[in-house]
Amino acid sequence: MTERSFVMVKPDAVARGLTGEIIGRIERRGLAIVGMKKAVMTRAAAEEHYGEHRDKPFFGELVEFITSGPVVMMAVEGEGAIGALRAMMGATDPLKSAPGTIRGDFALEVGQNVIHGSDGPESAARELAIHFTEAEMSSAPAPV
Ligand code: IDP
Ligand code: MG
Repeated sequence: MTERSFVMVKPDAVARGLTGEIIGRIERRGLAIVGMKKAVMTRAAAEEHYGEHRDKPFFGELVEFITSGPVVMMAVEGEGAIGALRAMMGATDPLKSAPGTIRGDFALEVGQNVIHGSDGPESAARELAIHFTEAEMSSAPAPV
């Protein structure tokens, strides 16, 4: 089934110059980037995006980190895209991520784990709606 996921190159990876490497892996897998932008996330968007973690002890640190510098946000489409991307990302804790995964190759700390990807169809729809308009994910020509 064709799916769409929300993927984000986190501030640590953008600062380390890993954006191209990560986008390249997504493209070479055969997935399509149907929307993309680089921006510093607003605090409001970050708190909404990570709303499920609001009561966790690391929530404040997580919001501080994700708004600390530019991120590259993508809408990524393809057959089984959500699961394919989660598998490519590796486990949340990079020390438990297999080599060959993005986190397993480029990260060591859970708080700076390089990439975000939606964990299911409902979170994908929710996260895409926070960060993109429908027009930003469309290949149709802009209205004149
Ligand atoms: P995921 O990014 O693999 O979906 P989640 O459990 O949804 O993992 O957690 C969201 C993000 O919160 C993680 O990617 C990680 O950066 C951060 N995080 C998770 N657990 C911890 C923790 O124990 N300490 C600090 N940051 C954490
Ligand atoms: Mg998650």
